[in-house]
Amino acid sequence: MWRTTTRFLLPLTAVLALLAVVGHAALTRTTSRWFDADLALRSQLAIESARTSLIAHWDQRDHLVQVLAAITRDERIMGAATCGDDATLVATEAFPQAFTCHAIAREIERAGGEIATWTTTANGASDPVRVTATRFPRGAIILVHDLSYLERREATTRNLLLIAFLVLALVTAGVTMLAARLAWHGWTKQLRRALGGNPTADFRPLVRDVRTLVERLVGEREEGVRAGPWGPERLRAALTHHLQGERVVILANREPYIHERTADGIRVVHPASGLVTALEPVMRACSGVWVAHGSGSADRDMVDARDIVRVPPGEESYEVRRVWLSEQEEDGYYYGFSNEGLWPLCHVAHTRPVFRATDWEHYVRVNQRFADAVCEVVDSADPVVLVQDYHFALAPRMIRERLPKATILTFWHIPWPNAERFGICPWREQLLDGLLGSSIVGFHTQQHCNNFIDSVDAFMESRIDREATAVIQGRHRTLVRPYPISIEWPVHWVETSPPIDACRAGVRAELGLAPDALLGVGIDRLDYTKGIEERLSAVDQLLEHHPEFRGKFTFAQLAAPSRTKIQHYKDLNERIERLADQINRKWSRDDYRPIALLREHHEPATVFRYYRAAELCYVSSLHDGMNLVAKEFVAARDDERGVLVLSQFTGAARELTEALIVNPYDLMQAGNALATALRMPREEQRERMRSMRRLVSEFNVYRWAGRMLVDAASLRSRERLHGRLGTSGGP
Ligand code: ADQ
Repeated sequence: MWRTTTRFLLPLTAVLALLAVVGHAALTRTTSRWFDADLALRSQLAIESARTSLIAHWDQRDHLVQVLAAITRDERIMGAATCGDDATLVATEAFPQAFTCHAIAREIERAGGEIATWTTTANGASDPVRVTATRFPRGAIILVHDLSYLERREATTRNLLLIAFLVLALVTAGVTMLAARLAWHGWTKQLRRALGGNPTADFRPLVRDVRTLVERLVGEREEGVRAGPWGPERLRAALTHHLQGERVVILANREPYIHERTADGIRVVHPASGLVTALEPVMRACSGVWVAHGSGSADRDMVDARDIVRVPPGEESYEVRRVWLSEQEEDGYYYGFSNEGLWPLCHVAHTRPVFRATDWEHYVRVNQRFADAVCEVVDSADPVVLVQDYHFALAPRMIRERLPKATILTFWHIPWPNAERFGICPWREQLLDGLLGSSIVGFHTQQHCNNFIDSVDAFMESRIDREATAVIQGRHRTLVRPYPISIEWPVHWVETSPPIDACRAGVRAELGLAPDALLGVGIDRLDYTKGIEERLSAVDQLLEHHPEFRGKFTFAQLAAPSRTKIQHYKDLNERIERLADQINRKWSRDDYRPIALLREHHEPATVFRYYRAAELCYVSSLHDGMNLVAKEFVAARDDERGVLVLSQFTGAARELTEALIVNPYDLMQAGNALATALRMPREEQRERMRSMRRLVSEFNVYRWAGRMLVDAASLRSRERLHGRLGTSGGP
């Protein structure tokens, strides 16, 4: 501190001294001007006050001398004299003998004829005098002023000025140093408070580290401008540049490629899963390992001794590490706790969650097994691990315990309920604690983030930084952020799809429809949250209230069977079948059926052909984190045609505002929306579709992953900064 003080004080004193010298010169000039003006004024006053007497006694020399002597009573007037028109000089005793009336008259003439002022030593004394000669009715009045007075006054002024500058310098230095010290102290205290740290730690590395951090943040922003749109290359660059990582580890229940044994040999299946749809392109871009449940009947046949298989088939750019589960484990962890407990808990779809203690035990054990598998495949002490979804709420904490320096990004693909609703889960604290092992917990929307933070607030011992949307527990900080998920752009399935006309003709032929039939599509896993019953009922409403579409409009519902071991899903399957039959019977005419229910898994190539063949796509989820079907439909329509009818209860409805947004429970409204879509002029379709395509192309899944990685990188930098400071967590 003393070194800082002297380093600061010396230049400050030098500057103030320079100011004093310059200031003094300026002040001397100014005071001299004031003094001149003062003298002139005094002379005028003296002459004016004596004017009557001077005129009265002008010719009476003795009286005149007395009047002049009275004038010189002012200590600053040494002598006074008059010069008559005849050049007779009448003067007081001290008036310099050397002055003659002729010389004085010349000075007055030279100064313009009225008043002259000059400095001279003409009196022979060592000190100069100031003379003012003023024209008077019958001659001139001359006053001689004592300049030593002025010098005395200047000297006093100079001394006072120097003292004032010195005092000012000391006070300024003191105040500045005090302010600097307080500001420094306050700033560092504030910073440490923000960082949640110990206010007595050493601050020396702070400035350098903060500078590095700021440069990095600015760099990230500039890079964003420079780097252009998000795509696989930019994502790869973000990973290497920001996290110095070559690869990532994804933990997800569902694997991206399932090997199934069929009569014709082993077949590769792409699962119907939004999570897989989103993450697979990310993994192809980044490479690394995807740790997942090996659920295919031929999965074991395809792995090596480490249970790893390289994918995608033919490309082999990353690895899948398969984890094997027993039937009981799968029942308890997957069907039980995940899909009968957490899934209905998180979705407002009027299905009661079921919580069984045995399911919970399996959930804990399986989470540990997957966490261990992750720790086995990582290649560093601080890997980047992307934990996916509600199947693995406990894994982040378990991974953190084994790899404290890991960057763990957990993404919750489904909604997060409000705290009251979440509170009904008997293991709510454990779930929250598990998730808080993450560096970042991501949701699709801010609303879900808020619900999560409220749940933490309600049930956990922690500090919540609402401004930074972070949860702080001891030395650990978890960011809670919205990252709306998306799809790859361009979608490679679109690029390999047949042209639109071929898709239209092909799909209509497959469904046995007339070439000019109007077609709507719905593509889902067969799940009660997707509102498939409401969707079919909306078709019924359309035909009821808009008769022109009877016999012309067909709705193709592709429904991939899902979670078929759960009774609720079996019941749903049957209800949907019954409802489709009922509506078809109601509106059938010859071989016309308004609903084509295709209850099977379809490969993405087929799904995209349907998107491209349809007049409209109806997404009627009762509650959905995002819903990628909506975005896929938009991506599929490179002809800028087709209308998206979208439930207001999907995350996607917040982004795809040019869709026809409906309340799927309002069957009449939904039926009318289908009619509006079918009647929509081409130009309007184009405008809406173009705008949605622009959005999805920019806000694609590479951006989703990239933003998380960049945020994780910032978090890492901050944590390193804290490591050096000996403080906890990072904002
Ligand atoms: P999902 O509930 O699986 O995802 P969604 O986002 O719509 O829902 O994704 C479904 C995916 O499966 C799509 O890629 C679709 O093409 C495919 N698919 C659907 N039906 C199919 C069928 N019959 N045959 C073949 N493929 C089919 C969860 C959340 C969502 C969230 C995603 C991603 O429930 O809200 O959008 O994760 O985070």
